[in-house]
Amino acid sequence: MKIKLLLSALCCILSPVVVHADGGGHGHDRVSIESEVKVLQASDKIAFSFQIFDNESKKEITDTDLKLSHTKKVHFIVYDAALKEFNHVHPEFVNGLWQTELNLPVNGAYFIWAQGTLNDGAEFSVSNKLKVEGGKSPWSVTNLGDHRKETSNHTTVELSQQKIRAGKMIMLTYRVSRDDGSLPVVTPYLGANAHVIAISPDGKDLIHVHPMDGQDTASGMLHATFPRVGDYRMWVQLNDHDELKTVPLSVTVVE
Ligand SMILES: [Cu+2]
Repeated sequence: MKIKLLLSALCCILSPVVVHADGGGHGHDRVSIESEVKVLQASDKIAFSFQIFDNESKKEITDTDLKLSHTKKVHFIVYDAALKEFNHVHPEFVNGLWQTELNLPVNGAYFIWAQGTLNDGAEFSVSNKLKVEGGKSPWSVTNLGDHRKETSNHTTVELSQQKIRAGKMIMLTYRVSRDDGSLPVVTPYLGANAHVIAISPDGKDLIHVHPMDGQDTASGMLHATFPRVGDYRMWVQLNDHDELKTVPLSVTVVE
């Protein structure tokens, strides 16, 4: 096998590859994420701030408490309950708060996740919920189906077609191409050829995997376990021709 794989991501040292949100804001024993504002006004530029707490030391987690993971201190991921809207941003710690800008023009119930690594090596992936109001009508929650090939702004990502069974480890391969016939030029994004974030149908499980850097940057292997039956959203993010592409795929997981 030419391309080796790197098992998961930010969450595999102390906790399993799949991270589960209990929705209550304290989805993880040690670390939690809280925001003062729970309802956001829809906009393509929302100033958002939050805090992360170490529940063992009872202290706020600041930028000096964190190591870099995939070139950033905190990875902040946001999506709606219909798994249509998606933000992946990297907050800065300013004036005692983690601050970032979000692009959320569509109303709905949203999940937020913060992922990072404490200085002692403990990785965390914690979630909470938000509402967005005052914008476009929310997407209705529907089954996403199995769509393993999708194009976003000329960059196409295609996944292999194996049957995916709940709770069983699967190796999916992917290939990047261009719909204009030119060759893709895939360069690292945040230290990996691709970042893949998969979300369970109910929005509660987040799986974050990366292929390991291979010789051919336009293809790779992803190693993941999808815990339950249903249609999972997969957002594949990569740099093609120095432009970040976010390609939405979906896979059906069967018993
Ligand atoms: Cu990130």
